[in-house]
Order: sequence, then C-alpha cells, then structure tokens
Amino acid sequence: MSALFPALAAGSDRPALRFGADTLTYGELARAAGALAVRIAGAARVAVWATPTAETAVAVVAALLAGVPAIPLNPRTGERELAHIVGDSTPGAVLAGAGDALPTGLAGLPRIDVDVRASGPLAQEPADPEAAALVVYTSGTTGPPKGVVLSRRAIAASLDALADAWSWTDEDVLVHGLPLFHVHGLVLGVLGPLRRGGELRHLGSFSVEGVAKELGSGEGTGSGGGTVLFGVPTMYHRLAEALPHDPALVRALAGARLLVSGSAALPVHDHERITAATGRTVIERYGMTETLMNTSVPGGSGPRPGSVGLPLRGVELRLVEEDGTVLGPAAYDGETVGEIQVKGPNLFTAYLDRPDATAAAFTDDGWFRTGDMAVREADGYVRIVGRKATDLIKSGGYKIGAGEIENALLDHPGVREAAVTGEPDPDLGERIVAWVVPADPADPPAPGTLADHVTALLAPHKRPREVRYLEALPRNDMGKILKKALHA
Ligand code: MCA
Ligand code: AMP
Repeated sequence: MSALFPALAAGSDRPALRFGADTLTYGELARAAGALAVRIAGAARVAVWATPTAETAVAVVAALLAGVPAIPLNPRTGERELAHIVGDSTPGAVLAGAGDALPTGLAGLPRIDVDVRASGPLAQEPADPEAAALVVYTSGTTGPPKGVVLSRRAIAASLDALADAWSWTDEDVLVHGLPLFHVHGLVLGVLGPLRRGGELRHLGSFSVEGVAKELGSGEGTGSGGGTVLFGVPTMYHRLAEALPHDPALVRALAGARLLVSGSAALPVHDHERITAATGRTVIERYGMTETLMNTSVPGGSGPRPGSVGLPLRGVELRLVEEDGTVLGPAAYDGETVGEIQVKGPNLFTAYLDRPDATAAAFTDDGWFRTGDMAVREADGYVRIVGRKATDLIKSGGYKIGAGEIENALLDHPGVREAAVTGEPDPDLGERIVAWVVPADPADPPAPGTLADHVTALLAPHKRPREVRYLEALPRNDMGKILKKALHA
C-alpha cells in the first residue's frame, strides 16, 4: 500500500487544516507531525485527548506516521468510562494540547504536549497495511464500550471508495463541526481531506452561523468558501430550521458542491426542506465504526431521500432474513426486509482483546453482521428501515447502549430500578428516556441530578433527557423488563 498521506511528503504551502485562527499548510503539518512522531516512536499505543483542535489532527497524523495506534478520547468522558477505556487499551502516553487540563483518570499516564508549530523531518510511514492505525471505542447493547481496531488498509480503502463515489479531490474544501473522537469526524472528516490533499475547515463546534460563514461563497471570510459539508442529521435538522429566515445560509448551502449526511437517518422532511430552500440535494452515506463506510448515494445524483444508496467500490453487501435466507435481486422490491451484512477491505481488524465478541460479529462464512435492517429497491439502492437491537439508541448521531446508562443509574443511591429507552425526537433523532423506580417514593432524585450523575460517570451525550418515575417496572414471568410495555 502506498502512503496514507501522499500530500504530506510533497510538503507544499497549500492549506491543509484550519481550526479557528490556527491554520497549517501541508508543509507545516508534515513538520509538526514529523517532530511528534519521533517523540512517540516505539510506544505500543497512545491516547489522544481529542478536542476539536489542530492539536488533535497533528497528534493523530503523528501517530499514523510513527506506526503507533492512536486511541481518540472524548474530552468530556466521565470517570467510569474513561477508566474503562484506559484500562482496556493501556496507552503508553496521552497526547494533549499544552493548555488542556486532563482529568485525574489520566494522571498515571505520561503526558506529551502537542506543539503544532514544532518542526521535524517527515517520518516514514509504516509499510504494513494491516498494522493497527486507530482504536475507536463504540457502545454495544450490553457491557462497556469495545475498542474497534482499524487498520491503515481499512482507512485507505474506505476513503478512496468515497472519493470515487463523490468525485472528492484536492480541490475540495471540507467544512464541518463534528467531534474528533469518532469515525465520522476523525476518519472521514480529518483523514479524508488530508488523504486527498485538500483542505479541512473545522468549526470548533457546530453552529448554523459557522456553516453560513464557511460554506459556499465564503462570505465575510475573504477567501474561497468550502465546497463540501459533512454533518449528522441533527445538524442538518438545525440548518433546515434556520433556512427560512437566513438568506446567507441559503446562499452558503446553494453554493456548496456536496452536502453529506450520515451516522443516522436524515428524515425525509428535512431532506425536502433543504432541497426546497436551496435547490441542493443532501446525499446520505451509511457506515459503522466497525466497517467504516459501506454505501453512499453517488455525488451529483438526483434526490433520493430515505436512501443510503449503493455499495461503495470494493464493498460486498447482502440482506439476510431471520431464517438465514439471502435476499437475491428478485427480492429487491422495496419491501422485503433483511439484515445488512458486509464484506470488504473497509472492515475493522477486531475488537481489542475481545476474540469472543469479534467472532460473534461475523457469520460462519465471514460476513460482518451490522444489526441494521434494510430493504433494496429494484435498482439496488439500500433503504435502512430499523435495527435489530432495541437496546441501542442513536441520539444526535451518537450510538449509546441502554445497558450502560441503566448500570450508571442503578449506582445512584436514590434509584432502586431503572430502564432506559430511546424515543423519537425531531432534533436528536432519538432522545434518551430513563424510567426510574425511586428508592424512596416520597423523595425521588430530581431529573437534573440523575442527568449530572450519568454525565459524571459516562459522558454528557449519554445523559437522560427525560426521567419518568414508576412504582415498579413491567416485567415478564422470568423477571425480564418489558420495555415495550413502558411506552404502552
Ligand atoms: C448539557 N451539557 C452538559 C450537561 N447538559 N454538560 C455537562 N453535564 C450536563 N448535565 C452541555 C453539553 O456538553 C454541550 O456542551 C451543551 O451542554 C449542549 O449539550 P447537548 O444538548 O447534549 O448537545 P447538542 O447541542 O444537543 O449536540 C448536538 C450535536 C451533537 C452537536 C449534533 O450531538 C454532536 O456533535 N453529534 C455528533 C455525533 C457524532 O459525531 N457521531 C459519529 C458517530 P457544548 O455545547 O460546549 O458542546 S457514528 C460514526 O462515526 C459512524 C461511522 C457514521 O456512520 O458516521
Ligand atoms: P456507530 O456504531 O456509532 O459507528 O454507528 C453506526 C450506526 O449508525 C449504523 O449501524 C447505523 O445504524 C447508523 N447509521 C450510520 N449512517 C446512517 C445513515 N445514513 N442512515 C441510517 N443509519 C445510519
């Protein structure tokens, strides 16, 4: 495999990254990452304190150059989740911005400050395409999050397949405000433009104003504007809400080359509002931390709201019914539902130190079970209609296991029993609802107290947005909680 980042070797004066006032050319990025790569060389793994900054991008590129697997950490991770990830992945050091205050959970690790202005020789990338590049943590239905090991091969294959589908080139200027500790913001959103030799302008955090300013004509920036926008459906929903009274935003979206949504389904209503106001189509792509990207609506094609498009180059995709029947083209009728299973060079290597979980994720004949349920239209386009596990919640594009929140709630002294469900939410897609039997019915813990408790242990996006109090949870004869009855 050739280098992951050919444009780094060229070391040109072309812009590579912009985070607020921090801008780095390819030459500057190559020198800063080269200097850091020397400092971390030989480490078994490093954690990266993944704030939405140039420091994070430099740290991850340095780790890739040094051949040291990087574990991006959500800087808002609570104490229990952080302890789990650090204990599970055993990084040799944590890379962070010089000004970052790190939590006590990381106190035992050597800290290496990232200097985006440092200068060192460009490191030689490791030659082995199967070498681990990233370990990204993802929630399952039960138990604590698992580390997904992603190889250089998987990253290169997925980014190149997207380049094919979207005609993504070094001319593109990508704009987004995604977090940098998941595949969407980090692999697609940072490594993507760097592999193409194009530019990333990160918004720091998502805002409608930021998109209006950076995308399209680049009004008020004095420079050419962004050509491509990435976002989760919640972000596009907020843009759709703002469009009717924001002419600058309309011009920005109308002037972009490509608007891409992913991480969860973008509701048809939001697709339609954006197209009506701007004349532009949002295209959806479908992926997973374990598989990187599987399908996409081709760039430049007409509106296809509700569809995630066709398998990307190199990806094999099939739908399989409950009884194991593989759906052939005769069942591409837009109605017959099966689980999406995939194969291809975009797939992960393993769950870190979890051979049991890795084996369980594949069929006997080597297909990865996504757990997503879909239909195919007559022309092969894939439409996702649901997911197998009801205990997985997608909120704001984050995957969240109900079990991890239930365990956290049960640790609060005011909670006797707890169940967590996802309910439809126009902004977040799903919102987390906690059903709680208080230890003392006369003095139940307040919703805000429980939200803060979950935030402190896990992460803010895992906090319940609503708490409902019950005298008892509905259970079957075996004692299993009947979650469906909660909504009845
Ligand atoms: C609120 N906050 C709190 C609390 N309540 N902090 C501490 N304790 C509390 N109790 C803070 C939050 O941290 C946040 O701070 C602010 O208040 C607003 O919180 P919240 O309402 O939760 O955030 P939001 O504005 O609703 O966020 C919406 C969002 C976000 C921006 C769309 O959900 C998001 O960034 N989603 C992206 C998820 C993603 O990238 N998924 C990719 C994984 P502050 O405002 O300072 O932040 S999926 C993937 O990778 C696959 C491969 C794929 O297909 O893409
Ligand atoms: P994660 O495990 O956080 O990487 O999230 C992966 C999951 O996000 C997939 O299994 C899907 O359920 C969901 N997902 C990603 N992209 C889309 C999309 N465009 N439409 C619907 N669901 C999506």
